[in-house]
Amino acid sequence: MRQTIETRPFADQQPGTSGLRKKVPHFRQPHYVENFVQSIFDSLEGFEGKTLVVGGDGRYFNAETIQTVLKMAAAAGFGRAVVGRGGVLSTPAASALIRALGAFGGIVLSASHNPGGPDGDFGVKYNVGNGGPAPEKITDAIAARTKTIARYHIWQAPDVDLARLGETALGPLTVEIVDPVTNYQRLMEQLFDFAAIRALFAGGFTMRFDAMSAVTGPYAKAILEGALGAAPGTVINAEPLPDFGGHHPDPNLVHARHLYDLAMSKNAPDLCAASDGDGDRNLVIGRDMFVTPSDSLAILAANAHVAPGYAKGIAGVARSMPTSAAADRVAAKLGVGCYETPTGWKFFGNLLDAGLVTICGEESAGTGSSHVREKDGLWAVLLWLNILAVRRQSVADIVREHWATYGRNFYSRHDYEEVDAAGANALMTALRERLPQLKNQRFGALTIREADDFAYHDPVDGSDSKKQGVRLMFEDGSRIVYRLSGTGTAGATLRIYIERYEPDAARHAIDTQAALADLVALSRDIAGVERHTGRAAPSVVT
Ligand code: VG1
Ligand code: CO
Repeated sequence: MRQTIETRPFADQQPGTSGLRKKVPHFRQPHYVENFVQSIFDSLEGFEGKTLVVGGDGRYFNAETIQTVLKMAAAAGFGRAVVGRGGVLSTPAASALIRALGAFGGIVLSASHNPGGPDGDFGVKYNVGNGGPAPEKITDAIAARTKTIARYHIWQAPDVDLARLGETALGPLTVEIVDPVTNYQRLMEQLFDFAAIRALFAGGFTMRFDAMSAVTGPYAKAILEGALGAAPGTVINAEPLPDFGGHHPDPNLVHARHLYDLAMSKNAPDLCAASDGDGDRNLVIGRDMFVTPSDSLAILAANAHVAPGYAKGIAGVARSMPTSAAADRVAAKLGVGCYETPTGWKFFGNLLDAGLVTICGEESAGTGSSHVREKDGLWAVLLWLNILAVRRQSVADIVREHWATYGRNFYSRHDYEEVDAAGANALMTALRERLPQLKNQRFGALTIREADDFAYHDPVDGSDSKKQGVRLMFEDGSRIVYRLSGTGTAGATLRIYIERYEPDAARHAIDTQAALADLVALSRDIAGVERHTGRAAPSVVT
């Protein structure tokens, strides 16, 4: 029976970089989930009788929320809901499923790389029919709706058994539970030369893939150890846990340090890789060679044509603004388009839909392509494997050759996590006010050529996004970027992105932090980081 429940707005339901993210206890407030889900449905038109894909990264509170979403989808008038078994779908697999089914859209429950558990983080995101995160036009409408919502509709029915494959009825809604891996694996088989990668493993190639007790485990097991014949035990932490085993499922050099140490050790496998909580990020480390995500994007763009899915070449490359310009150099050499977008995957969708780009990426370990409308962790690892299988070189040799051809963009991101929000906002405001003075200002050997607040004009739908990050661009091509995170759930996180271009191959072997030391010091001085945040050093350096 369809029931209408009266409610009152919550003040804090504006979607951030990737949907709504809050702590679990916050989401558990009565009506909190329902209000947000109803606000999503109220912002959409024409879904009556259509299909909604529903899944999440399996974290704590995932299963309960799936039940709420299904009952509300039934009351809203959707015809069918397709759900990953156990309520689980990785973010890229959800995107792939929306596209494969021609679904109206999808609801993805995830807080990505943030920790899980009863006091951990949770998130709800709406994806549109192209499989990608809702564009700003829709997220703005959702945000506006959360401020006026006065009632929601829900179907009163027992919970759906999420463990049993097949169809069941939830009032007027048909719920279909599917295997979460099947459709995704089929897509990967179309894109990559599985026979070549199988031969690589059969020839003794070794790998360690850390699923970080998160959603990618079943995907990586089935594809790497199953279809591709990697040795059993290649995939570690393969079983998804609701609290990720108490770990932080963020595949960076802090939270996946053990993988870095392994890659630098005497017993290093040929390739170490990892993915995050919801499976859309990737970490790639060769023996003795960490690949920065910005370099990885450039290298994948330069080599994608070796994989069958990209044999015709790529249409163009897009990167988020803070991502290094390494990919731009590849695009220039290939003679294809190159786009710079604000942070967050939702800005790539239009470019991909219009066929302007094939490969996209972000410095935050996100890489993806036109095959879905999300970043895709396992896809990036498989493309690396395909390239390694064809080029028959080590990761380190491929990276060094890339630098020799294009020059090296030294790159690092310094995060000041969970700082006082007022201090972080004051820092950004002060920087923005000083932009006119900063332009042409000299700091020792470094002179700022241009200082601005990044604004993006979408070439496809003509929309404008302003205040996307303060950029200081130096005469020698170096760059410092400041922005506040839109995914944190406690205080504010200040991100400072530092980049320096080095064309001279003789200087490519320098340690990254050493190569950037003067810019890092300058980035703190110019913004008065310690004065505003009380922190003398960042909490995470990647
Ligand atoms: C961060 C990253 C951004 C990424 C976003 C979602 O956003 O910087 O590049 O798209 O997380 O990734 P922010 O606003 O905190 O800087 V995921 O894997 O959390 O969906
Ligand atoms: Co993620």
